[in-house]
Amino acid sequence: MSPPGRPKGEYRSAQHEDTPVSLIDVPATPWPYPFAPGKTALVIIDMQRDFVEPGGFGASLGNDVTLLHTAIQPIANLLAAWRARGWPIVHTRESHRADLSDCPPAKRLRGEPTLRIGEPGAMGRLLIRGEPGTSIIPALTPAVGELVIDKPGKGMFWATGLHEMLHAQGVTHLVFTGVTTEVCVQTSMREANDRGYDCLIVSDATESYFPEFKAAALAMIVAQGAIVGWHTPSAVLLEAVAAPG
Ligand code: TIU
Repeated sequence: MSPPGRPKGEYRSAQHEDTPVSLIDVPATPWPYPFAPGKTALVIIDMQRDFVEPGGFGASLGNDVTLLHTAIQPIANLLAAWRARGWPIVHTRESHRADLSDCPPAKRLRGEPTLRIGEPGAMGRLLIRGEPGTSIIPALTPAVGELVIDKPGKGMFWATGLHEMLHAQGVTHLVFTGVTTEVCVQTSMREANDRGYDCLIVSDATESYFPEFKAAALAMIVAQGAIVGWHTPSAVLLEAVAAPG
């Protein structure tokens, strides 16, 4: 399937009109994704111990955290490719201030978790900045120069200043990875879409505690003519961007 009337070949950001780049067509669903080399940030959502390891926030909600582990190697492969090119990278962590002043009671009190946000668990206080549980897992540790965004919400733009940081770097396109697909990844991708970024989610570099929710999220993102964005597997993306560019 191809999009009606999409301009091909060159991209001019409204924010950086004097710096056109040649686009790479990445095979994707529902049609090729217009990848902008150097202007496309890799976004790694919440690959922190609290979601991926036992004893954290994800487990406190009753989830099997091992379901997320298949996304780790594909994300590591993408991270290596971005680092080799010097392209922009963003890591996020869902986290709150120690005094919980940025955690609405509606978020902390909802449901019946075994532990609530801010309570002490096996990796320190749940979702509190600086505690062991909020650190990114060792396989994906951020490097110097990469953005690390602490976000109090599910979405990565709420109360973070990230849009301004991306603008300052000339970023116009975002490639999404991380956990969980239908919660923090999808929320962040929708926020990004509304802010004018062209967004791709990498289907094997994101995971959910609920496989059926992951499948539904990917389907609704690309429906209605890529209403939120595109999806493709990491191997396809890596092969497409490996060409000199
Ligand atoms: N990072 C993220 O997705 N936060 C969540 O709370 N996800 C759940 O699936 N619970």
